[in-house]
Amino acid sequence: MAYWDHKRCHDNRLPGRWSSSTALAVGLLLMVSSAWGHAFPDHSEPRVGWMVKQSPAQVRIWFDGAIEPIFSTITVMNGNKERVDKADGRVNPSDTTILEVSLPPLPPGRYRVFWSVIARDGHHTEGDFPFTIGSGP
Ligand SMILES: [Cu+2]
Repeated sequence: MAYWDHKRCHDNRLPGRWSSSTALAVGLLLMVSSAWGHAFPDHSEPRVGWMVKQSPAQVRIWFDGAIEPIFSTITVMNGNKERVDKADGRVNPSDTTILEVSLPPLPPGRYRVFWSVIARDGHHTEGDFPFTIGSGP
């Protein structure tokens, strides 16, 4: 779960900037607004930071709540920051907690998945994570 702590939202979770009392107040606010429905990733395929031996046919991210199809995006970039997905990113029509995009056969290398979603109540969250295709360390 630690990796997802890097997730971002319009709420800036930077407690180091605040006095402790302000941080407490902000923390309480964030807890309340989280309950209102930010959608955060729960897990993904390929998994965050993992190496896979073969080029996956698609990338999927499971969120902890329903996301809005119209405003939710997912793209995959290679190490040269070139977009490599098939530009068919979408919310899975039969499970609105899944964001997915298809991939062509990709060469070994490092890739990064960028996602941005709107939860059903309008809250925006976004983030990115790496995965690697290859057989080395
Ligand atoms: Cu929010």
